[in-house]
Amino acid sequence: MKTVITFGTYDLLHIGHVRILQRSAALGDRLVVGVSCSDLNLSKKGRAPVYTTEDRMAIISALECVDEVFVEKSLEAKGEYIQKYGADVLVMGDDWEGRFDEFKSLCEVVYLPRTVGISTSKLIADISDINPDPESHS
Ligand code: C2G
Repeated sequence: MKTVITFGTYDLLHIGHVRILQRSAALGDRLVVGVSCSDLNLSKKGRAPVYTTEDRMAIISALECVDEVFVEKSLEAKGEYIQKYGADVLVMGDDWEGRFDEFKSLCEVVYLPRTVGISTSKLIADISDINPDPESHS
């Protein structure tokens, strides 16, 4: 049984998120996903996610390729999570290339290419362009 672990916020789930989770799952037999809690995202990206931690976890755990989810409370705790969930492979998008190489002593570390042209920030900007007046719900 080869366990793969990956991490992310997965706010406003989009095709880039789904693709990296499917590609991660294909590297092993079991995919465990650490979903960054809203406070972590606030400190990481300077903005709170649109969806709550609970809703993001429910959405990720509903995906066919995902076997287990947990709350990622700290970026620095990856080593503990790798050991707790018995991960053989840590997968991250290549926007994190090199950042988690220290965990190569615990498991294989793989950086997969991001899907080009989509991101949660771009979605938020695009939606704001469609409806620049947040008071208007028509
Ligand atoms: N991703 C992707 N293609 C995109 C956008 C995102 O492949 N167009 C990948 C990212 O590289 C990441 C995952 O989807 O591996 C989740 O992305 P985010 O929700 O932006 O999360 P991130 O900030 O990368 O969180 O502990 C590390 C962090 O929690 C990772």
